[in-house]
Amino acid sequence: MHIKLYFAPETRAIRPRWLLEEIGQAYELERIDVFGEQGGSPEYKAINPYGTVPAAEIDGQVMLESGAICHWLADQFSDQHMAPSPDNADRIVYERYMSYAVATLEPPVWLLIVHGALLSDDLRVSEILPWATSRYTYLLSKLEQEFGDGPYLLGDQFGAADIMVGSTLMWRQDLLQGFDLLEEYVGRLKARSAYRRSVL
Ligand SMILES: N[C@@H](CCC(=O)N[C@@H](CS)C(=O)NCC(=O)O)C(=O)O
Repeated sequence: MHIKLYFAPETRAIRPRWLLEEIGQAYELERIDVFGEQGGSPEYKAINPYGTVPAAEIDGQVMLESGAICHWLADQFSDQHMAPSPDNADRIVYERYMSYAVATLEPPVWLLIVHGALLSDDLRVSEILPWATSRYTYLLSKLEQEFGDGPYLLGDQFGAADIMVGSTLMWRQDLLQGFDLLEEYVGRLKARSAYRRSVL
C-alpha cells in the first residue's frame, strides 16, 4: 500500500502521521504551506478542495478528515492494535472517544484558538471566549473523572483514540492546569517516540 500524507506541523495532520509512526507503516510525506499560498492553490485544491491538511492519498485515492484517516488506518492495520476489534466490548468506548474528540472536545477549544489568537482582530468575537472557556473546562473535568487508572483512555492499550483525544488536549495545554490526570496523560503521550517524530 502506498500512503502519501499531506502535512503541516502544528495542525491536525499530526494525528494520522502519529498513527503511521506508531504502527511503523512507511509513508510519503508532502509538506504543505497550508496557511500560505500553497493551501489555496489550484494544485493543492485538486487534491483537497477544502485546501486544508491533512489529506491522505492511499493507492491514489484521496481521503480527508483526520479522524476518518486515523479510524481507517487503525482498522486497516488491525494487527497493530490501534483499535479494539469490533467484537471487543472496548470497541464501544473506543468509538465514543473517536467521535467525542472531533464532535465534543474540539469545538469549544477551537473557538478559543480561533477567537483568541488565529483570526485577525477585526474578525474575533471576544464575547464567545468566557462561554468557550467554561464549556471546555467543564468537559475537561468530566474527562478527568472518566479517566480511571490509565495509563491510556482504554486502560493499558494505547491506540487511535489516544491520538485523537490527546492531540486535541495538546492544543491548549495551559488549560489542563489543575487536571492532574490529564496533565500526566498528555505528558505520557508527548514522551512517545512516535509522537515526537510526528511533529517534526
Ligand atoms: N475536520 C478537518 C479539519 C482540517 C483543518 O481545518 N485543518 C486546518 C489545520 S488544523 C487547516 O488546514 N487549515 C488551513 C485553512 O483553513 O486554510 C480534519 O480534522 O481533518
